[in-house]
Amino acid sequence: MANTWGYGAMTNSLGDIQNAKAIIIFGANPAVNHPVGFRHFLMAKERNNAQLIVVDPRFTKTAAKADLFAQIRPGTDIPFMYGMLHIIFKNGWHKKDFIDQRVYGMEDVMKEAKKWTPSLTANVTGVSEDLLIQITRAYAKSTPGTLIWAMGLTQHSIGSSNTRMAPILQLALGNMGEEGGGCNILRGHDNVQGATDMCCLSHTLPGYYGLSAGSWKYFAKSWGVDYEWLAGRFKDKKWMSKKGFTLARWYAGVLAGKAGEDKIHNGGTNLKALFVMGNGITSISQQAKVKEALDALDLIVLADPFVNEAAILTDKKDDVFILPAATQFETSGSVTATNRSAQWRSEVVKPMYESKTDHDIMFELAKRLGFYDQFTKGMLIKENKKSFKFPEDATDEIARIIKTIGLTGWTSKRLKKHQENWHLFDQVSMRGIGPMKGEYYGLPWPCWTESHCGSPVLYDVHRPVKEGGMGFRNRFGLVHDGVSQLAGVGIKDAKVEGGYPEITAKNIEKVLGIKLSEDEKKKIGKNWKVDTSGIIAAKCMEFGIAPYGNAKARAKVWTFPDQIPMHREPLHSPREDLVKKYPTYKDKPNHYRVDTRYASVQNKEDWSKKFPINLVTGRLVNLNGAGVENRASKYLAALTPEMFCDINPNLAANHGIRDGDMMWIHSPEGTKIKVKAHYSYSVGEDRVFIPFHFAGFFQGEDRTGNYPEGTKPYAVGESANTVTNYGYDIITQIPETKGGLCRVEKA
Ligand SMILES: Nc1nc2c(c(=O)[nH]1)N[C@H]1C(S)=C(S)[C@@H](COP(=O)(O)OP(=O)(O)OC[C@H]3O[C@@H](n4cnc5c(=O)[nH]c(N)nc54)[C@H](O)[C@@H]3O)O[C@H]1N2
Ligand SMILES: Nc1nc2c(c(=O)[nH]1)N[C@H]1C(S)=C(S)[C@@H](COP(=O)(O)OP(=O)(O)OC[C@H]3O[C@@H](n4cnc5c(=O)[nH]c(N)nc54)[C@H](O)[C@@H]3O)O[C@H]1N2
Ligand SMILES: [Mo]
Repeated sequence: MANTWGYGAMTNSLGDIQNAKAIIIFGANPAVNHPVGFRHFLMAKERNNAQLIVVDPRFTKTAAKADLFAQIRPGTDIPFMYGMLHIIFKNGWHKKDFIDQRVYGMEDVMKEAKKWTPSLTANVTGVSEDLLIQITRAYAKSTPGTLIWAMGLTQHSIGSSNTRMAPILQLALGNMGEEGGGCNILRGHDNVQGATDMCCLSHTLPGYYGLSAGSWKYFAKSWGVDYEWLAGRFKDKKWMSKKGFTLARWYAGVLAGKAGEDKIHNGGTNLKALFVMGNGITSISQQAKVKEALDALDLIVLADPFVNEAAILTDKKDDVFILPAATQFETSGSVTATNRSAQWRSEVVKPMYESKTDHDIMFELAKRLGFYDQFTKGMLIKENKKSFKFPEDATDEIARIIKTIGLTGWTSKRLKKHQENWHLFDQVSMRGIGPMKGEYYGLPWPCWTESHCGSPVLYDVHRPVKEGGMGFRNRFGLVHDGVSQLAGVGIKDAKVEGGYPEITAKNIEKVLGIKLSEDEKKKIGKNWKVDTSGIIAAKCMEFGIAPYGNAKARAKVWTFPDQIPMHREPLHSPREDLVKKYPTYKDKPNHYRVDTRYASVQNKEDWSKKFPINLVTGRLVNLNGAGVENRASKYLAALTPEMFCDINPNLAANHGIRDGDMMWIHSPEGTKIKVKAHYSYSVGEDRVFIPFHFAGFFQGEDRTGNYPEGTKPYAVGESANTVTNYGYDIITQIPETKGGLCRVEKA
């Protein structure tokens, strides 16, 4: 369900990984977290003799299958990638033509990479010079190479810079827009891609439309509701354009005003009620604060098929409601996979007992709150209906409105046809055969029109647009610092040569060299994103171009605090000497409504003195997320019956901790958890690993008496998030749950 954790979609697909000649993985453990998809990685090894390279602070199950493994210090992936680029540029292994034609700002990257000599990189990352050189050669010399990442790269105060650095490495090697290449981000939950595309987030409207008045007006019109009515739902019109709180920091909205808490900018009020639909709550960093916030709320509503463990964590006795939600098996509709393909799902059983589906819960809420008609009107508009059929009409509404990422082709009719014929598609190329010939499985977006085939590989200029080709999007103007932002290469078979801007009503005649009829001029929307007439999309298809332009990818983002990605030490770093050289950001006021601390935390003291151990958190194969679903299964729970900590035997023994002993983990926040020591050489002596799937205990206290009778899961334990450190990304506010410090002690 909705969350703020993931970043980006796959440019290619899981199957396409079979085309890779080399694979490099930063901060993902697919053997555990994407075990079905991991098959394609192993196939690439078998088919192409592809080198599998894993960069991770732990020796994971994925690392066990790797040809080369770098045990990196947490939070130092940017230095590692600059270290690779240093060697690549020095040896001329980069793709010069590709960079010239399709990338803006690579000179700045080259300048920074020059500093990251193998010896400096080794000092900062903990990976030896020899191994760095070996990895770089193996990866750069075997193209196309695919770059994989997941949460090990994102959950840092510099997570957004990390996710820019990885594509830069791929751009330098010309690995973008190629089969077997690309940035393949392994996403999280079932349909997390769909939730992101629908922007269940606090800073955009669906389809990434932003919060400008123009976007709101487009949606008001598309939903058939009055813009002024929408504005009237806000305290004041000015709040329409302001970002809301994030999932990571809602607690700050409750606690603001108390001594020592971060200030908020929320129109003079604190948050008083919490409605949860599909989040475990114990998965959120700063659990002690989260608990305090839960206790302070006036109202808590938990819509969940299980007993959401927020109810176990809180001491609040009144006004905590659990609404029994149905599961995904008790409903139907479209979901979006990690590679941008849609899948239609059918209901397996009717909602059981008194449970209701999520959409019914929302419809009932909208009725009680008095805006049901406005909430559902968008589903009636297309055919001027009196009543709607869910979810088909909702899917068709999305297809009608969302142009930005090209969902026009995703009608419920087409998606159902793909579901019925999934056996007629090839797993690697995703191409259909027989009656599905000419389409790619699940119509991966952008799917520009109701007859477009979908786009299996983003930014691929070697294939015509009608077969899924396109350039990089033109989003940031035509010229910057006197340099053209348009691509120096055209798309195959396009009737427009070279790069071109995003298509608008104003420039369409000039770019395509056509004359619009008077009727077309009347109907056409301002630009391709809001053109409900379909004229721009149709003309673009006729001319073989993608409506969003053909531009250069930006290695340099001139509006960000770091224009090119820069290394910055985590807020809690084990290397005080490097904090001085690579300090974090200045504190950031009003970051999604909350004043967020950076330098003031990092500089408060030399954290490494009292908390010398790196704290790495992550996942187990048998448990998912906050874990309540799987810990309620006898068989899955039996594999890890209690919360534990992977600790290097040398580190443990030096603290008098035996294998199987209980131990304390203390955090710089002053919080602690009591867990079972699990001897493991997968971590070095300077770090420990804990999974975050447990709940039911809090700082040594057994709270399992709070489970309503018969609902206590088979496995319970401390939440890792009680000891994850304060720290949030400067752009997205993802918590720094993979880059903190701790201290260990025998319990
Ligand atoms: N079985 C199972 N599968 C899942 C899930 C689950 O809970 N259980 N959750 C799903 C979800 S929501 C998601 S988002 C995905 C996440 O999938 P992954 O991102 O693969 O999951 P993690 O185990 O959290 O983190 C991956 C790796 O990052 C490493 N890491 C930590 N810090 C760093 C660092 O600074 N640099 C580098 N290079 N690596 C680092 C960790 O050691 C870990 O091995 O999995 C999905 N699949
Ligand atoms: N320390 C640390 N913390 C982390 C992470 C980490 O790596 N380290 N990873 C982060 C990441 S990437 C993620 S995605 C989050 C995951 O954490 P959560 O988002 O908390 O993930 P889930 O356990 O999947 O929680 C889903 C909740 O939804 C309920 N649910 C399941 N199906 C349905 C449904 O159909 N409808 C409704 N209404 N509810 C349903 C489940 O019972 C459960 O209570 O954790 C984050 N927290
Ligand atoms: Mo996730």
